Amino acid sequence: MDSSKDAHKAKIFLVCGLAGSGKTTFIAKSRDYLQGLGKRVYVVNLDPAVVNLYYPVNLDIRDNIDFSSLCKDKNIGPNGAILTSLNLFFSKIDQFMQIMERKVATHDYILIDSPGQIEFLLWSASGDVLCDNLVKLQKFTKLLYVIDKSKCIGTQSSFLPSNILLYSGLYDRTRHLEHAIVFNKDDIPIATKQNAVRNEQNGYRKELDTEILDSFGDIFSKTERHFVSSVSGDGFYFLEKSNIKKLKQMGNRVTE
Ligand SMILES: Nc1nc2c(ncn2[C@@H]2O[C@H](COP(=O)(O)OP(=O)(O)OP(=O)(O)O)[C@@H](O)[C@H]2O)c(=O)[nH]1
Ligand SMILES: [Mg+2]
Repeated sequence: MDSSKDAHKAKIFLVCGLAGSGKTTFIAKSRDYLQGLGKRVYVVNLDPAVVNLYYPVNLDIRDNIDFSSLCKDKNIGPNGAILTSLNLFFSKIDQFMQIMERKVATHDYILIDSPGQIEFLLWSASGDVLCDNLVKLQKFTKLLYVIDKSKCIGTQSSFLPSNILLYSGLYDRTRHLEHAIVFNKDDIPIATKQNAVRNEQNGYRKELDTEILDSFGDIFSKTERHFVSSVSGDGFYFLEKSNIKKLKQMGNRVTE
C-alpha cells in the first residue's frame, strides 16, 4: 500500500460477544449513526447462521458458505458448523484481505459482525488468522466485546462473571488489538434492590464498575467501557474519535 493510501485508513471494529448480547443490532445502529455523520461505512457479516440481518451488508460469509448443507453433509450440529464455516472461510484469508485492503482505503469505518460462538476468537485458528491480518492492515483494529447489561446484576448473578472470564481469555489472545467493552441494552431497567433506590445512571454505573473491579480488577481497569442502547441509539458517540473530550468529561475511560 503506498503512502497516499496510508494517509486515510478506515477504522476497523470487530464486534463480538455472547449470543443475544445485541451485536447485530449494535452494528445496525452504529452504521446508521456513522452514516448520519457522513462517514463511509463498510459492513461485514461473519455469522453464517444468521437469518435476519438488521442492516444492508457489504460482505457476507453466507454468500460463500452454505450453512444448512454444511450441517447436513458433515453431520454436525449448528455450533460446530459455525466454527467449521469460519475455518473454511478464513482458509482463503488472502482473498478476504484483498477486499479489506481496498475497503480500508475507500471507507471511514469497517464494522465486522460475528457469531455468538466466540470460541472462534478464543481458541480457533480462524480467529487468530483474522485478528493477525486485520491488525497488520490497520493498527486501529478494535475488538468491541458486547455484553447485555440488563442481565449483569440481579437474578442472573453468574452472567457478569461468566462474561468477564470469557473476556479475560479473549483479552489474552488478542492483546495486539485495541479493546473496548460495550455494555449494551442500557435502555432496559434492571430490577435490583440497588436499582430501585438509584435515580440516575451514573450512580448505577459506579456500582457496576465497583462490582467488576472488585472481581476482575486488572483487566477491566485497563479496558475502555461504554454504555449504549442499540435500540434508542444512546451512547454511540464513542465510535468517533472526535468525541474523546466529551467522553473524558463524562468520566469514561478512553484510550487515545
Ligand atoms: N432493549 C434492547 N434490546 C436490544 C438491544 N440490542 C439488541 N436488542 C435485542 O436483543 C435481541 C438479540 O439481538 P441481536 O442483535 O440479534 O443479538 P446478537 O448478539 O447479534 O445475537 P447472535 O447473533 O445470535 O449472537 C434482539 O431481540 C434485539 O432486538 C438494546 O440495546 N436494547
Ligand atoms: Mg447477530
